[in-house]
Amino acid sequence: MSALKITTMTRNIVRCAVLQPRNINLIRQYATKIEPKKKSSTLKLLLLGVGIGGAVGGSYALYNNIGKKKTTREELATVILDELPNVPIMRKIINKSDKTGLDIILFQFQTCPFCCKVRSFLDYAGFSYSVVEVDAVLRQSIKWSKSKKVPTVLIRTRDGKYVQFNDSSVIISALASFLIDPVRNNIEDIVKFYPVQNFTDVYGTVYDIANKYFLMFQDKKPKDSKEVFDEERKWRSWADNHLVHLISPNVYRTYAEALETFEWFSETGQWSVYFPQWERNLMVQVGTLAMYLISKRLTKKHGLGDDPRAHLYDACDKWSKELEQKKTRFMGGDKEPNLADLAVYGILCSMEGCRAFKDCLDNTQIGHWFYEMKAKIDSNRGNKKPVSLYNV
Ligand SMILES: N[C@@H](CCC(=O)N[C@@H](CS)C(=O)NCC(=O)O)C(=O)O
Repeated sequence: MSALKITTMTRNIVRCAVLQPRNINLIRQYATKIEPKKKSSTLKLLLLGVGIGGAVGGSYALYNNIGKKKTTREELATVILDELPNVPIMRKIINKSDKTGLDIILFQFQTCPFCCKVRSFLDYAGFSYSVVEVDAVLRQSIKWSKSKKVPTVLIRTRDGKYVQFNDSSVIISALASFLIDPVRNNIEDIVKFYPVQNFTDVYGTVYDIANKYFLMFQDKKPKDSKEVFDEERKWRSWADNHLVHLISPNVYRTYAEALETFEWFSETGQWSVYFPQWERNLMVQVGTLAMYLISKRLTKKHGLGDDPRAHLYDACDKWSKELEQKKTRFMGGDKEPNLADLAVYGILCSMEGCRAFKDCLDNTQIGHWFYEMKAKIDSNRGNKKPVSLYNV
């Protein structure tokens, strides 16, 4: 395995803020290609050495480049496909009381914070959906897609075409808008409210999706006040633009912590079941080193100083304090969470098995709200009839 291959592999790995178990498949692919038929400990050691050396080199290159890649129009644009691409559905969440007629397919990495956010919404709302776990390196199952990011969602239209959404917040806003009037709404019409916009300044052209935190009520009138919607949008945006950037610097903060995080990925991804022990160990060691180094760059990029944990506690405290001031169980009120609750919960969920999360439970008040959210989502998943989150 050449250092160049490992460098490419590491570059791909880092594209998700939190390394996914599936990213490791490339390590497996390359490792498998040169795996001896008979076990050889010298070769294993050599592999480990080359792997770690390559990861250091790759990580160093990334250290200097990270953050320079801009989101393109293609990555964001919602498109309508004439037919369903050939995709390997891996599991289905089936809710017999989901009569929306939508066929939702989620392309994801299991522990990507943006994907966790979308799953939290789909489960809470009670949608039936299918999941395609994307190999984060080779991305075979999204080869058909212009966007190489996850989450991507395909939703069947009434005339049998498929709408492709490429941004977690737009996926959530579009589906929440659809539920406002599921009998009259067409998902392909809702798409039109979320066009890609761009602006150019001294740093070049930047693309984003217009209205991504807005819900489309069309001819319906929401009962909630403008302030309620302003607040929900404010916190959804905070989750995407602040909270999510605290994850990698915290879960890979020290070498020991990065290793623990990888051990958790290995456990949740059942690596010991799917890979030979030496290969699992190689994935954990190379990934740990690469992400430990890269997290330093992210810490600097997001201005987190030498104590990213303090920023994470501050974020948890900020959220809890807001709930305390509102005197409600959730940001959405006493009874039900809103889209801001689901966004913050989804992002925190992506580090649930990490020491950083345990530290948050020990040092902040986030636990009570977090586990109330978890209970709601778990009981709705595959159960609750999808209905609008808003009164009209
Ligand atoms: N704004 C996007 C961000 C999605 C994103 O960055 N996803 C990462 C995984 S956590 C990814 O797919 N990166 C691949 C790449 O940059 O090529 C969203 O909210 O969906």
